[in-house]
Amino acid sequence: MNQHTQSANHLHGALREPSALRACVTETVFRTRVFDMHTHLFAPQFGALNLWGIDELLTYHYLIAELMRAENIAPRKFFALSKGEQADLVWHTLFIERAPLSEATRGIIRALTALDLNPRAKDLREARAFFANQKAEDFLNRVFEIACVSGVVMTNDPLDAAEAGVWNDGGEFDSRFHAALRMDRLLNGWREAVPHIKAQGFSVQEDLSAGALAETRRFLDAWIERMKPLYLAVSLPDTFAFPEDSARSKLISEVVLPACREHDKPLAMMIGVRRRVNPELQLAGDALGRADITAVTNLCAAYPDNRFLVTMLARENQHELCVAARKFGNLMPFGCWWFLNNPSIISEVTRERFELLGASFIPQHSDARVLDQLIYKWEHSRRVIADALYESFKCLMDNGWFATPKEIEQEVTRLFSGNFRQWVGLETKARGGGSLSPDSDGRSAREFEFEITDLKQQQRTKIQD
Ligand code: FIX
Ligand code: ZN
Repeated sequence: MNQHTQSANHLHGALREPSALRACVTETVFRTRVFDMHTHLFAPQFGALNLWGIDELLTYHYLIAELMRAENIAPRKFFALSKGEQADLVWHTLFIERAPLSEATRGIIRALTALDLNPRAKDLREARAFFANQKAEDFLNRVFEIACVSGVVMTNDPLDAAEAGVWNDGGEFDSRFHAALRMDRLLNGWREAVPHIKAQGFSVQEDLSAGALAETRRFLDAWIERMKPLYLAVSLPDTFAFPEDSARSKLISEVVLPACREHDKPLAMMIGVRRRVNPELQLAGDALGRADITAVTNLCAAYPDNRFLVTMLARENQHELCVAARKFGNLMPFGCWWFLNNPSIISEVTRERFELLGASFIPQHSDARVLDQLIYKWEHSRRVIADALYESFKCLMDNGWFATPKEIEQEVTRLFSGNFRQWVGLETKARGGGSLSPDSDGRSAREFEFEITDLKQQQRTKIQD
């Protein structure tokens, strides 16, 4: 043992045994609160959009796709059933007639056991009675506690009539929920979006004249003002290209990116979805395709003053996304999205990201649509992330670098909330002004300001290989 290794050995609190290291990493990963940066959850103030309970859990579109493989029922007939009947059929087919081996079915089992419900129940009576007895606010608190989540980001569509009520009333809702301004309709179906934008009082037309572009910008400005989103977002097909001769490309370069710059908001791009490959299955009918990373690198290179949060759906795109992030300091990879959200793939992708990026990425988001899903989605992800992080620290140990619990905690906090909060400039000011909200993990506004200044500095001096 050389003298440096010896002094590392004596660093106060340094962990020298693999078993102690593993215990510390696992414990830290499980007790550090997560800021869930992409979900489809809604705050209770959004009324019927706030989904929870056994019937919602069992009719999640991931499970509907699995039901259609197991049960010989026409999708049309299935969707004609009431929600309760659909849930009964899913329970019977995927949980009683067969072992719930898939990630989505195993998740239901974990949510049930975490809530002390019988995962072997012959029917849903007990579970329904349990949920019927919950007070919405108490249940929300309980789920956030079990899942160890401090805040979630919703997906907010400015053209969605169901959301309009809350926004028109001033957009007041539970401060643990944050907005993300979703632009799918605007960017992926401009022609169909035009009448809806017009109906809100903006004089746009299909032809993207200078006037129409200015009005679309006014539309975005108004919604940014109303929603106070943490970021603007869009999901994109595997065929996404930039630049290209299309309404989407023009809108991105002339409306969206200038708006992001002026409002200091990142643009989140979720790339690789093939919508409605089997339209009969509705939400369950989407699939994926390999995308071209060139669109991402072109954007990062052409717009150094914009920040991009990027997730890609195809497993084949993960390595090149890591490499792109090494080239561009304005690119933040995030999450293991949708069909990647399985332990085997999260494990592979997270290990690769540690190896190429250290802890400068956002390992996961839940994509939860039903509140209770936070319980299992985060538990499952944490398990895999803990293993991958332990292995990285263990390699360091083998090389003679011994981590302290404080250092481990610092990296886990970075991964679970810090990187995202820095990226979105969150919490120098809370929603509507004021100081830090309680999910700041005790850090002061001053510390956050330092981090943000640091981040802006980093963006200027791009990471060099
Ligand atoms: O576009 C998205 O945000 C996707 O996550 C959803 O459209 C998808 O249906 C989903 O829920 C995946 O987890
Ligand atoms: Zn999503």
